[in-house]
Amino acid sequence: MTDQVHSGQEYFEHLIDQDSRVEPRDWMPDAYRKTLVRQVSQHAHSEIIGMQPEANWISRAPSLKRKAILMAKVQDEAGHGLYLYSAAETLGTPRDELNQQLLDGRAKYSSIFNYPARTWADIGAIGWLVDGAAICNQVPLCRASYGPYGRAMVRICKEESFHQRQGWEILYELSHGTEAQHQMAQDAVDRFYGPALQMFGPPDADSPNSQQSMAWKIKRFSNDDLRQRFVDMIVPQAEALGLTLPDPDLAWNEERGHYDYGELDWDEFFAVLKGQGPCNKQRMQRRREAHREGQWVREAAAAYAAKTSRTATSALIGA
Ligand code: FAQ
Repeated sequence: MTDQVHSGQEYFEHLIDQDSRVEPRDWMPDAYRKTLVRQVSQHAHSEIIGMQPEANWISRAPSLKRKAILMAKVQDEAGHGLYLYSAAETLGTPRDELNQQLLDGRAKYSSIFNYPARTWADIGAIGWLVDGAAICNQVPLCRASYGPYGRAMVRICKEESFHQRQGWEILYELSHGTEAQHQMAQDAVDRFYGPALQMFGPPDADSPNSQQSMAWKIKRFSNDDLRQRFVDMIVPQAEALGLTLPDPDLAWNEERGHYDYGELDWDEFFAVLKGQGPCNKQRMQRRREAHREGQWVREAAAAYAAKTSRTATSALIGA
């Protein structure tokens, strides 16, 4: 810190300018704190709700090996949710409160998890497209200006790469299997392609938070830039899979050095955000049930923590 940097505000700006990290005890503008709590908790909720479509297939996975892999993946998502709630808590909002916002329907989670996983191929499409989009969006977040968020993202991204590979492998096998299996893989990609592209958020012109989040170096790229990066990445991958992406406007644009792609259905996206997607009600109902069913576990954990802390205190004071 230089001599000229006096106030918290100046120090905060200095950290952002220097591409350094803001840490929990540093002064930060209220709006910076608020936007981080919003984004990080939405991200945590997405990981937790995102367990549902896949968990639904654990008992129906086609082999023991596939079942074990899927269970590990779903457990990873739970872990990601927990790191992210911990990162959000460092900003001063307790996890109980964040959880309550989700249960009350006040908090958003990613639109993609409001679509059903109808077939085993959907598990492949979720891994390849949904985890693929998540990685594309989250690798730049490893450099987010808020330390605990950026550090949580490093580990999450490593695990997401494994998730994407498992999805790719499921789709590859199906695509090169029987005609019916190939069709199942194509159908899954047809249904998940558009919603996966919408995970990056609304178009830049309709993204109220992007500009400020980029100025604060929370987000490093705009929604449309990341979406473009994802499209450029998956077109050759789809060819290698032997599957087609359901967009007649997809074409290489020599001048831009990118693939052009067709307009997405933004009316559908905003309807899903308002709770009108195919599975919004079901996802929230299941989350509320799971919360109720977990009540005794939370009570037991709290009682155990109180008991061990009493024992530790007695040992300290020699009682
Ligand atoms: N769904 O101004 P912007 C995963 C909301 S990956 C729902 O552009 P921002 C891994 C947005 O919150 C999925 N809501 O907002 C996994 C804002 O709401 P407001 C989670 C969306 O924040 C894989 C409003 O619209 N990943 O879970 C969506 O600058 C497989 C205006 O939008 C993350 O959360 C959407 N798709 O940019 C798990 C990544 N898009 O202001 C299980 C971190 C936008 O009313 C299985 N988050 N909204 O509160 C981000 O990078 C950003 O928050 C964006 C949105 C890019 C999602």
